[in-house]
Amino acid sequence: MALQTAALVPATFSVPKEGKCSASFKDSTFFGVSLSDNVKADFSSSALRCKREFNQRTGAVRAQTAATESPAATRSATDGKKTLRKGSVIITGASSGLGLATAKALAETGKWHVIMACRDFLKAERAAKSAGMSKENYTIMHLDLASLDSVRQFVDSYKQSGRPLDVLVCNAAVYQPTAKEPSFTAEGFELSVGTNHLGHFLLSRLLLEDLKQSDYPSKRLIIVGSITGNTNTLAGNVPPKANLGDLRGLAGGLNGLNSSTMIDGGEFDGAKAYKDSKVCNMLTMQEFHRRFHEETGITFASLYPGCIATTGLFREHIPLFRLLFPPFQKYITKGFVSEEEAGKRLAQVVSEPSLTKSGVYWSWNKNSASFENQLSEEASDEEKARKIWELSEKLVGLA
Ligand code: NDP
Ligand code: PMR
Repeated sequence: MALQTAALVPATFSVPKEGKCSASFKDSTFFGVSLSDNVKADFSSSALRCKREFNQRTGAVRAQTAATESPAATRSATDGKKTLRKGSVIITGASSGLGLATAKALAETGKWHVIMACRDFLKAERAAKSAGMSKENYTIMHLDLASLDSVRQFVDSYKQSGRPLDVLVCNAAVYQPTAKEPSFTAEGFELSVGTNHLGHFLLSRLLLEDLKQSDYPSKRLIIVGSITGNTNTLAGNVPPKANLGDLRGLAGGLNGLNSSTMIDGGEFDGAKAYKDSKVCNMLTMQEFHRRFHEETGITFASLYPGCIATTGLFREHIPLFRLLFPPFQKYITKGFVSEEEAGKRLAQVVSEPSLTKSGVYWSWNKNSASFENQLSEEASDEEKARKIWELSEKLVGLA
């Protein structure tokens, strides 16, 4: 039976005819769409994927067994049993939402030391405490991704700490759906792409060598993506749609002076800038995979953790949206996941031996089983990924 969004749409929302996606969500208009097709599109090949995943899983478990011979595992002098040292994982934006839930899930296992890379130290400390994380399982370090100096300082401090780096999770993000005017990072890049993409791009590039040096059985670089950047889904077709165009705005530095603030060179649109930044995140992960997986053995991955409709990501949206979005996702799209569940999903991508395949964009089906998802045409465009890599290198001062 097709579920209609109209069922939950309040009188103040206009509901254009089915299939027409012309409404602007800057104005917080919802539109009526039959969701049955989307559910099919998202999960139709899940049985096939499950089978493929099982095959990979068995292979990956074998690889993991062999890899425990690595120096990260030491034999106990008393009982001769092998123990793996604690893994070190950096999570950006771990002061709330998905980042915090992932930090908690990993810390609770006792197998991970979580470096919470956050722009607000006190907020992070309070968040860790209220999540019940015990002190020996985490360290908070200052990182403001909207400043490339801060990124460089963070990397220097991390290197000086002498800690190994086994997994890096690029999770932090800003979303400005109601902004009428653009805002900018310290270096003058439009804030969403500057923070979500360029800040993480520099961070990952500067820490790649440390990941490469890790003797942990499985080292990983994870960049959080999203369904809304993928136009092969219903969610990705809600206007404004992600579209990087010919990258002319990115080439011009996204500063609004001698170039547009938008990657495609268009008018500023905060919601689109966020979705564009997520496409950059997913393309960057794949470009890392092509350039470095074979040489370094690092697993590069991205994911869509589900719709975590209660997080701080929507803090700048209008109050009515924040009120209706969770029930809309829970009861209409059924795409809702709790922060706790989403945290467990990302924690799997960090640590599960079955998820070592590189270059993959993970998603979860309604039974919460992971599968390799398809990216949209643009989010898997190799040529665009290479160009974004090269332009981003210039913008962050690496080339
Ligand atoms: P939250 O707003 O709860 O978390 C975002 C985190 O990023 C916060 O900790 C925030 O810090 C941090 N952050 C923002 N700007 C900076 C900065 N300049 N420097 C350092 N940290 C910064 O949102 P979510 O947990 O929902 O988002 C986490 C990730 O999940 C994002 O990548 C998002 O795109 C992705 N995602 C979310 C979905 C959802 O439905 N919520 C769906 C799909 C993907 P502070 O606490 O100080 O504000
Ligand atoms: Mg979307 C299965 C359908 C589905 C899913 C999984 C999402 C996820 N959304 C779906 C459908 C719809 N959404 C439909 C039919 C509408 C029109 C009523 C709709 C609207 C909508 C808005 C206005 N959705 C949104 C917004 C936001 O402002 C969120 C956004 O785009 O943030 C960038 C959002 C989201 N919907 C999602 C997810 C996961 C989001 C959060 C976005 C993200 O982090 O990428």
